[in-house]
Amino acid sequence: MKYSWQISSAIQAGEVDRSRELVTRSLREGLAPGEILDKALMPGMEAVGEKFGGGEMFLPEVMLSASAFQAGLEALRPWLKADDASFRGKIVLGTVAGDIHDLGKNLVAAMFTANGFEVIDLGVNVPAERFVAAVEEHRPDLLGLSALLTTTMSRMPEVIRLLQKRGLHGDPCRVIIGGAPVNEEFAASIGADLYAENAIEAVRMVRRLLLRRKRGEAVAKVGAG
Ligand code: B1M
Repeated sequence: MKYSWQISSAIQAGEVDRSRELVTRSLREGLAPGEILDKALMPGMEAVGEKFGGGEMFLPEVMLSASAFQAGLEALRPWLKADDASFRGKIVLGTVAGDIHDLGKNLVAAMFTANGFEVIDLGVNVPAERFVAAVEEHRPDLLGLSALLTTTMSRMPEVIRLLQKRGLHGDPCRVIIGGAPVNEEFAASIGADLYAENAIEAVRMVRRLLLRRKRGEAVAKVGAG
């Protein structure tokens, strides 16, 4: 894809303005937003992850790269068109307590917004109590939890337990989780309803769940399709 290498390099170099400009230019030249995301922004951030993991990049540089990724995502956001914007749902979303990673969560929020959902984004480092208070206040169809650290994924069951304790888990409020350290097995073990590997998958799964509910069909748990 044209510009994929340049966008990916801008992210790795932490060049915020360049990342925004290149994404905007790509869009103007007619490149598909999904392609820009998959072939330029995501590979850029994946390379950052590898370099960080391998000791080639350090925290301040990674933070700049994160800002460059976010700038590209913001430029992309208005172009992320809905397949079927008439389909509505509401999701409360956030990154769990102790965790400040938000790029994946922001991407998930952008995808849900683009697909006609009302998104209440609680931000990062969100304690269980705040998630549950937001569910009480907004009465969403879904609660979305994101975690990027093995040390913070254990905050997810805490949120679900509190939700259950208050009688808020089930219909209408189902729980979807995601983030690099979690998987389907973990989701099932903590009583989450859905696990999604990425933002597009998250929207797809939630739409399927809400359509089933609308038709009055039984809603299967994680892994049951
Ligand atoms: Co941190 N970090 N980081 N980091 N960071 C990781 C996660 C790490 C794997 C890097 C490494 O060591 N290789 C490692 C975790 C190790 C572990 O726990 N196993 C790590 C560490 C250790 C840390 C610190 C502890 C470092 C330190 O201080 N010594 C620290 C922790 C701070 C804290 O949270 N308390 C820290 C800090 C940071 C920065 C602030 C510098 C920055 C975050 C900036 C920001 O988010 N605004 C940062 C970054 C950028 C990363 C890496 C490099 C990239 C993560 C990312 O944004 N990816 C990451 C390495 C890696 O992942 N390979 C790393 C891009 C993003 C689009 O993908 O978030 O995976 P991702 O989201 C995906 C899916 O996971 C999914 O959809 C998205 C794609 O569509 N998804 C969901 C995510 N949430 C979902 C929710 C859903 C559904 C799907 O439904 C609700």
